[in-house]
Amino acid sequence: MSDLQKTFSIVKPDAVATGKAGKILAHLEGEGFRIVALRMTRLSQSQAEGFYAVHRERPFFGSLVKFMTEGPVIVMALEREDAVKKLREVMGATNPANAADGTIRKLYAESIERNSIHGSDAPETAADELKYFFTSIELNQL
Ligand code: FUP
Repeated sequence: MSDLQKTFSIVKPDAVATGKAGKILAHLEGEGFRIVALRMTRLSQSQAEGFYAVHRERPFFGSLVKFMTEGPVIVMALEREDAVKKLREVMGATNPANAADGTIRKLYAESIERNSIHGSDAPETAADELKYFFTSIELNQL
């Protein structure tokens, strides 16, 4: 019995700017994720600050917000079995230097900050992040 789950992902500004978005989407589809909803957008300062609010006391917060607003991103709802955990595996470690071979961050990320992709870290976070960017109609219509 399949037990489909949705998660939220962002192709970050570094990957969009360097023309890696298509390869990253193909990689995700190759790992069995279905793209349920997708939009190219550019985050405003307040959207990026709100999205990363959990990190607001961290020393890298200002730099992270600046990076996430520097150019277009692709926000996505992805679906597959065990999607949240599987996406984290496929992405690899936050720092590409520590990411396993064959992971998206190992293949495409530039640095711990410019690390090509975001993926929700838990089912509760996925629900919140999906709602932050998509309406329930967008998440359920296709
Ligand atoms: P991850 O869930 O792997 O994206 O990583 P975190 O939630 O720990 O961090 C969120 C984002 O903050 C990372 F994707 C990149 C950035 N970050 C830094 O720029 N420097 C750090 O030391 C840690 C995280």
